Amino acid sequence: MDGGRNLESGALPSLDIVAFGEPLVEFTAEERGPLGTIRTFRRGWGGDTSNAAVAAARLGASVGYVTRLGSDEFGRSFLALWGGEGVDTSRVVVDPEAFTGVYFVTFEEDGAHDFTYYRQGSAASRLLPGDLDPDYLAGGRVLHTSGITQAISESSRAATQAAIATARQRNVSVSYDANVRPKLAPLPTLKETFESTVELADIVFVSDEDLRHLYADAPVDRSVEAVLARGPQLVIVKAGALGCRVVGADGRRDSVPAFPVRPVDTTGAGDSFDAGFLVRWLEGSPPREAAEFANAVAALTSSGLGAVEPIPTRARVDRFLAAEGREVSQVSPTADES
Ligand code: KDG
Repeated sequence: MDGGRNLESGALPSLDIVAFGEPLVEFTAEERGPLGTIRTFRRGWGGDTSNAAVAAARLGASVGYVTRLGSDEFGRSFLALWGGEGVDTSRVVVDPEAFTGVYFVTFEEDGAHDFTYYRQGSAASRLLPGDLDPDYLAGGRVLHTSGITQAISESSRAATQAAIATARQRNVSVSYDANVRPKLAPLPTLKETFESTVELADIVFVSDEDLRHLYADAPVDRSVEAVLARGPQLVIVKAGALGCRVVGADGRRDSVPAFPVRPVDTTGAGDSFDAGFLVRWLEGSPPREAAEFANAVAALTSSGLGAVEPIPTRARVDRFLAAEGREVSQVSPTADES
């Protein structure tokens, strides 16, 4: 397996967040119904960790993204996207022998979405531990990765484990989103990977749906306590319109209500939630405030079609929070005021 760096590594950037995973080109159906019946799609960008990286950058963090892309038009479109958002791509590997993955988002009549992947054998599924630059990872304050990154292939799973091991050795906090996708691997494998990974993570994001996949009918509270007992500092349970719950090793048990919005497309809302939480947590906000901010970011992200296009800027989130009568963050946005 061959690969070349996107850019030759110069001085190491110092970054708030380094995200690691698979970006996917996104085709979102513009009508409801099964994939085979859809005539028009909106082209966008997806991939859980890439969505989180873009969101964190829009919210004002310094971010790097690590992955493998195909040497193709779609791969180049991701480099253009990240470049435009100010995400560092100096450790992205361009793989001349593989393609950039794709997924289609379709909607059922009740608005629920479904994903169809074309990613087996993709460039990111050929990620290797050797693709990682340990000094680059160590230059970040948080490493953010996910269960999807582990589920796409054995080599990507090994690379994820290597990234996490490096982060732990070099005092970088580990943020891990379970993002359980039963389409990608058998559930027992996903569960075993999740349980061994939460033992190495500082912050674990998990949705109520992930918990249902992992622990079937067990009450959510009991499952969350079991995850926390494995060692992370914080477990954040995302429950969509019901808001989120922050559970901490310090004894905190905070329920944070969602903002009442009418979602258009929830794709990527959970990923931008992660970014919102991490950005505020890195700024020193208490977890409850970080969670409220994250709820606002997720609400705004779900108000438009596509995972990336509707992700708000910091200024947009602050305006939304002010309109909702909430306190806005102290950090004044320097980025785009839109
Ligand atoms: O959270 C949205 C992501 O799931 C989507 O962008 C695609 O990463 C993706 C996946 O593998 O499901």
